[in-house]
Amino acid sequence: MKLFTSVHDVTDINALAAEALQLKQNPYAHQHLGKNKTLGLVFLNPSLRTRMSTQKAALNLGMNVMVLNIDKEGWALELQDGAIMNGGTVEHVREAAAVMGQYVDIIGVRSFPGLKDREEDYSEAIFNKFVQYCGVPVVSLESATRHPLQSLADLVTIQELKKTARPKVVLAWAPHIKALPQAVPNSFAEWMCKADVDFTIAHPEGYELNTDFTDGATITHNLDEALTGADFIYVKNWSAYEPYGKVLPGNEDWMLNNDKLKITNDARVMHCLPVRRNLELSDEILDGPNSVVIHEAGNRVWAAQAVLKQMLEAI
Ligand code: SN0
Repeated sequence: MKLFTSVHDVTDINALAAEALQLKQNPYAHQHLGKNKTLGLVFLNPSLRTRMSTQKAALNLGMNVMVLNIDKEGWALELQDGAIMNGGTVEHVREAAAVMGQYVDIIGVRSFPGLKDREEDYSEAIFNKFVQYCGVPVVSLESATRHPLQSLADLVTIQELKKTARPKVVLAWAPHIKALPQAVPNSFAEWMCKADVDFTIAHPEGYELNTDFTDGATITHNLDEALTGADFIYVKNWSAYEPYGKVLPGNEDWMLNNDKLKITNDARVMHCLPVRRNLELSDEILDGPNSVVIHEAGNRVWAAQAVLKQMLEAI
């Protein structure tokens, strides 16, 4: 694997998830692969799980890791082609990415959407510039429209915890006060549409996702209908795709609580984190027996390790 930006970069998602679960059993078996290889992690936005789990995955594989919070510690980065750089930006991404490619063997990049210009965000302009100019394999640490390491960890978690061959999985929109990216739900949807699950998306009217990511899913505006018989509930807020990046008024009653859990098949509750308690998800769910959010976050290591292993094998 030379590029990991979406489900389309993976030939067999079940095999990749199985590999992640094997690595969980035997984390240090492949240290020869990473010997004298360096991973660079470049952040244009905050991170906790992605940073620590990807770093741990690389260390398990015997790699060295360098982390650059380029938004805070690098030179102010220019991202526009053709810019006359007589303002605040100091270094163009063309040089920055190319130089980083001289120092590391694989680069991970995190770059959130601006949520202002839909076309620019959905063209993945910033992420693709890193891919174009760094000259080494690139793994997405969440780009404008996708978060594939999260989605792989979510698939791993579902495969690991499912009690039936084809579980019912529900992506359930949740309230938030801020406009959040569509990256996590887009990505989760495109992975679930390819997975061996019965997949439903529930959201209030106005929160339709781009259909490129949801082909094959059942989509409903009725949360109760979606939750009936669910085995997994994936809770996530996202802002509207149309009007782009907006928070629509109302819908506070979409927050999941124990009452709503009763109509499920004792569903496991997932969330990519960070989660705002008692806004997106109630304390009673997060502190209750059905929450698997910490377990899910733990699986981020094995997902990242499976991807890095396949990249190291291809170098
Ligand atoms: C990001 C998102 O894409 O939703 C990262 C998730 C892995 N989440 C946030 O930006 C949360 C910000 C907030 O203020 O709650």
